[in-house]
Amino acid sequence: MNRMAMWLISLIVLVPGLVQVIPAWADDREEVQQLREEVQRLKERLQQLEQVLAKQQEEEAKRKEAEAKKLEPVQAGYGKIKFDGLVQMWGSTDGKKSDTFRARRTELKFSGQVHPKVKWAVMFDPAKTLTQNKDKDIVQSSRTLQDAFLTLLLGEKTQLDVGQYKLPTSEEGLRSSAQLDTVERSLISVRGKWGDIRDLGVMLRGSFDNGEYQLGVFNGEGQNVTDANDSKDVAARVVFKPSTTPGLELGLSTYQGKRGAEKATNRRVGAEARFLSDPWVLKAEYMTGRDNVSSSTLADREGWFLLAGYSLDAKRQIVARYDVWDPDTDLSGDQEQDWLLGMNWFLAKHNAKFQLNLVRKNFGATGAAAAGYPAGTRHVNQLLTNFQIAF
Ligand SMILES: [Ca+2]
Repeated sequence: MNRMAMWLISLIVLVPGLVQVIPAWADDREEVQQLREEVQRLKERLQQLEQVLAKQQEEEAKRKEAEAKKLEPVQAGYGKIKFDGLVQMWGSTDGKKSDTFRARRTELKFSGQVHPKVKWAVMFDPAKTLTQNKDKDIVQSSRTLQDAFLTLLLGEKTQLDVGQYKLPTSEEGLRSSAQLDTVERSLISVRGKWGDIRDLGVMLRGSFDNGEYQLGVFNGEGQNVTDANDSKDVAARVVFKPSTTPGLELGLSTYQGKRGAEKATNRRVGAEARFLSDPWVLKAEYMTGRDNVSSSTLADREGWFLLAGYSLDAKRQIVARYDVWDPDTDLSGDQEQDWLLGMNWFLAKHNAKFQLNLVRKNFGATGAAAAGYPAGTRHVNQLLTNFQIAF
């Protein structure tokens, strides 16, 4: 009976408790489920906020970048402006003149456009050496201002250049100094001053289906000076690029002028040919002319060169040139004939290159003095190097 009584007592004590505990246990499960759902909602909300924050940070970075761009160091006062440059550092040794390092060029060019039909360009070279003539007057062409011109775009293929720029003779002369095959230009330009020469004037230029042309009138006194007479010099050049032979260019040029108050004669006619077919480059130019070499003496003069280039690969090119200048075809012994063998190493095409030229200069019996060598010199072996950057 005692056992029975104990069971009864246990039941009386426990059953009310169980009756209370079971519903409470069910309540807890529901609450946990609710809490889980709440946590899930908060997680989603947090993800949304993180996305919003990331987007805001991205927009802030973009805004800062745009602001930084607004503060770019070069700002155009009006229209578009472009800045280009060329730095050439030379080294030369030839056993006759002093061996020297030389800042050959530091060309700084600004160009731009202020109207769909109007462009401009100014280029100066602070590396130029200011020189004096025999009367101790400044030689104006030695001043640093090189190009200074406005361009009026007359049509898609036609434009008018007004100002100071290179005369349209000799492709090698017109070619940018950054893109020469050799360290120095040929004798037509260096001795004859018939190429790479600037003057003030007005020039029409343009292109047609298989070529291009230039036709201009100029003061005829060289760069940075006003005219010394009423006569205007005329220059014209035309280049054909036959569609039947890609890479072939054939050109003719002429220049007729009167220089100075005494109206000294300056006449030239030139022919040029090029064949560019990778890995070969073949070039030839011939110019003949008549200049007043003194107030009373006219001289017929001529110069020509043949150049061959061969690219070993994208970084290395071999060049060879035979180059002749005869300052007076009626005189014998005054000519110069140069052989050149060279190598070009391109680090970044013409934007960073190193050139090395070996030049053998041969003078006639009386030819050396006019080239700046001691009279009677017959041969000069020259080593020329150029390290340049262009941007
Ligand atoms: Ca003139």
